[in-house]
Amino acid sequence: MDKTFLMVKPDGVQRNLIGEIISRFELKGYTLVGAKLIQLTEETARSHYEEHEGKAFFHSLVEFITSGPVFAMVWQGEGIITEARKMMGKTNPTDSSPGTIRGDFGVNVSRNIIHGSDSPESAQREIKLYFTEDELVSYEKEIAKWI
Ligand code: RTP
Ligand code: MG
Repeated sequence: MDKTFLMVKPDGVQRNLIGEIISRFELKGYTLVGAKLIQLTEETARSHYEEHEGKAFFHSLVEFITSGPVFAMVWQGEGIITEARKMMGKTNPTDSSPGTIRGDFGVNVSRNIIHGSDSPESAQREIKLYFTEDELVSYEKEIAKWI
């Protein structure tokens, strides 16, 4: 089954959006298989966003993502990597449609509430970066056959 890594960023945690975000993915029909509230170290933050190293916004991105706790999650479901990105909206909330998480709750590109893996390779890398095997559960929900 497809899995992705999603993370409520420090602004989402401060704005009490953890429940709303979990609810959206649950109601869509996806299954939560791991979650934890953590404070990122600079090392993990730099590793997470290593593809952006050298860009003008890299330093402020690392500073922001380590500025408070984040809520890290692994979700599973058919086609979830692409679908979660659609549910999140575009990188810049001003380009995001209403109905998406960033479109409904975001205003500024630097505080866009949620992170989601952008490819199967990123999902695999990010899940490993944040979770050990024994922090993830493997189970099927009865309701899954209706979705
Ligand atoms: P994320 O990795 O956080 O899920 O966001 P994303 O894929 O939609 O966007 P990405 O290109 O990976 O950029 C990572 C984060 O960097 C910040 N950013 N700022 N000032 C800028 O022009 C700019 N561009 C990107 C955003 O906060 C973005 O989420
Ligand atoms: Mg990205």
